[in-house]
This record gives sequence, C-alpha cells and structure tokens, in this order.
Amino acid sequence: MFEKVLIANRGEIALRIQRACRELGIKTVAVHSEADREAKYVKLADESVCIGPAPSGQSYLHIPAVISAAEVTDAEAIHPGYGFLSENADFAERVENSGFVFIGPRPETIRLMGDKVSAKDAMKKAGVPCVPGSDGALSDDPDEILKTAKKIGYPVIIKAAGGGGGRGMRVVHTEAALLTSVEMTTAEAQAAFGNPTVYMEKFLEQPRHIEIQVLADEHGNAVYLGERDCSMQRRHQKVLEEAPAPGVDRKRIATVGERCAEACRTIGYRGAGTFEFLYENGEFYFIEMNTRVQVEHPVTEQVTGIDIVQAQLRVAAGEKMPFKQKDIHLRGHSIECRINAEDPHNFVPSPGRITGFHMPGGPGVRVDTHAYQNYMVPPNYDSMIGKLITYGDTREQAIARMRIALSEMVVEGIKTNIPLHIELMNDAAFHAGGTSIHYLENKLGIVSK
Ligand code: MV4
Repeated sequence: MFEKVLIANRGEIALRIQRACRELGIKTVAVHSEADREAKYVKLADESVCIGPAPSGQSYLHIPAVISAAEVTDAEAIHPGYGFLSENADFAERVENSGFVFIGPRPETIRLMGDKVSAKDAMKKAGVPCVPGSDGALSDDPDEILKTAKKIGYPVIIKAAGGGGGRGMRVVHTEAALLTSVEMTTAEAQAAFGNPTVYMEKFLEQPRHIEIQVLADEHGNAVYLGERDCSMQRRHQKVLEEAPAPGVDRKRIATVGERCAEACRTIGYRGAGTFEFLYENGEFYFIEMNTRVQVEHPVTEQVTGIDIVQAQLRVAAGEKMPFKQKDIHLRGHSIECRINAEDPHNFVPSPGRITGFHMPGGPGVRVDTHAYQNYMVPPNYDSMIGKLITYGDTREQAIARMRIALSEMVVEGIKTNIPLHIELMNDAAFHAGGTSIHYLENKLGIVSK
C-alpha cells in the first residue's frame, strides 16, 4: 500500500478521501487554494501545500502546481476526486510520466471515454446496450444524415463527441430542422470542445437516469455494485440520488450489470467507474461512462457495505479485489440529498459564513461534509457544502429517516436547499418512486428543453 497520497481536490470529497487514506494507514497531503487555507480538512491532513490563488484555473486545475506539490512532499500517488482534473487524460498521463500513480483508470481509458463516440463504440462492441443511433460520428453528407435520422425515427438528438454531462446537445423533431441543427451543433462543438464531431441518437422523451457502479483491478477482475437512480435533477445538476432504483426488475439489472463488468474486463478498465444509462419502458440504454468516483457514491456504499474510495486506493496500489460478484449483495435502501449553499427558490449560490451549524445523527444517518460552525463557504467553487445520506431496511424507512434528519439539520448564516429537500420528502410522486429526469424541473415550473 502507498505510504503517502496527495489529494488533488477540495471540500467534502477531499475529507472523504482523507478518511479512507487514514483507515488504510496512508499519510495524506492536502493541496488547497488561498480561499481554502483555513478549511478544517486542510489542517487535518498530515501535510498541506498552497497551490495558488482562489480561481480554480490557477489552483485546483493548474497541473504543474499539483505535480510540484506531489514532488516536494514526496507523495507516491494522486487521488483526483471528482470534477477538476479527475477526467483529464493529459493530467493522468503527466502524473504517471512524473513517476506518480494516478488513482483512476489508465490515461488511454480516460481518453477513450472522454470521446463519447469512441466510448459508445467500445461499449456497443463489448455488449452493453446503447441508444439506437448513428453508430459512430455523423457523416458530413446531407443525404446520409437525413437517411440516418429517417432510419432512427424522429425525434432525434444531436450530441457532440467532446460533450457530455448535458453540454453540446440539440433535439430535432422534424426533418425540416435536421440539417441546420446538425450544422449549429457542429459549430458549437468546435467552439466549445475544439472537436466538431457530432453523433445522432433516438431522443428518449421521458427516461430515468440510472447508472451502474463498477470496480475493476489490474488483474482482470471486475464487478458491478448495483445501480443508482439519479433522475431527480435540475439543469444537469443532480439533487437527490438513491440506491437501488425503485421498481426496476432485478434480473434486468443483473444482466446489464454483468455486461458492464464484462466490458471493463474487455477494455482493461482499472478502478471505480460508472456506466450512465437512460432507462425507459423497462430497457437500459448506455449514454456515457464516468471514469472517476462520483458525488453520489455513498448510496452504493450504504447498500453494498463496500468502501469505494478504499477500493480505489487498493486497486491503484496493484492489489487484487478482495471480493467477487457472488460476494456482493445489495441490502436495504439509501438516499442522498445534496446540500447546497444556494437559494432554494431561485438556485442562486449563497456563499458566506455559516453562523449556526448542527448535523443530524441516529441510526442510518451519514453526513459527508467539510463544513462546520463558522466555516466560510467561498464564492469561487461549486455550491455543494455536503451530503446527507440515510439508510433503511426499506425505501420507506430511508425516506422517514431523511425527513427526520433534514428537520434536525441546522445551517444558518447562508441559504441552503434544505427546504427543497423537505418538500421532496413530502412529494407524492417521489414517494411512489420512478420519476423521470424531467420531473423536478416540471415541479419547479421550468419548461424543460
Ligand atoms: C439523452 C436524452 C434523451 N435521449 N439522449 C443529458 C446529459 C447527457 N449525459 C445526456 N443527456 C441526455 N441524453 C437521448 N438519446 C436526455 C438527456 C438528458 C438528461 C440525461 C440524464 C440526466 C438528465 C438529463 C436532463 C436532460 C436531458
């Protein structure tokens, strides 16, 4: 196992990774910007290095600063967390070329999955069910484009190969609108990602967003850790996630999960990863793969009993996974509410000093946060200040515990989205389970795109 790991991230995930390292006897190096100097998790780390001013472009995204910090502290490996440099193949490559271990997949894998056309192509070849579409990049011949759309059937969606996570897409409802839409998406893709490649898919109107967590080692072992339902979202920001996904046939999950694990073996995947699917009318359709640990990993930890961050550290150190698929059993239900420093009505960020802070507890309650009484939420980063995760034998019990935990939670001095979560815990459609990706935006009165 590593002796010392550098954590190239901030906030709750920096603390989460630090705790996993500590449990494995690994020393930690925190890197931080000037805005995060006083953060408690920075003080808790064995060592810390200031890597630049508050703007993330000059600190958390500044590759030479992160690598220099690893050099001066003599760290052996770098954990990128989520966001920032976590899915940057060039960063992973430079980490490795500087003699450090990148805690994640090989740079080639990150690159393969970063290009959504090559990702989908690889997954289709590996037997993962995909959304019907153009099978590769869209031709630049107008007749071919029209023919492809006719074969798929309208509505279709045009997506940028360099996009993902909701960036660079356009829905097309009629043949008359197709060619200009393709042209516009191509131009935007070139401008935004430096890659004009676009592809076409059947547009699914009311899907759910369900993802499958995988874990793979360097010795050809790969498992899936069940699924998460992440359909409750607003403008591509997840608000609440749960595991398992309510009302989905377990046999279908097992089949698709096994395909994901098999795909990992085929491409030589290493580490934790997530297969994102759209789910509609009982069928799964692969859209993208995430090659990092995700914000919502705790709900999977709660229902599997597996510490995903520890597993990342172990497989990065070359260990064999200590479990096989037959050892993995889902038990109970878990829900995560993302707690954001924002106005619950208009979602405008609300940074500032937390003047009152009390966290809930009791059976089946987990709080992952770096915040505390008097903590100053900086205005420079994502507004998420923590996650409230509950567990129960049943979904009803997890919801009941969430409702109680939310009522106990006190965050004063800034606005938070706690009132929104309280409202969701009393929402009839949420109670029924299985709402689509458009449910929350419609409930909030936003006309979805
Ligand atoms: C889609 C889709 C419907 N049909 N693809 C948005 C984010 C990116 N990861 C893929 N996205 C979508 N792709 C087809 N063929 C609808 C979305 C989508 C969405 C997906 C997941 C979570 C939230 C979403 C919100 C709007 C649109």
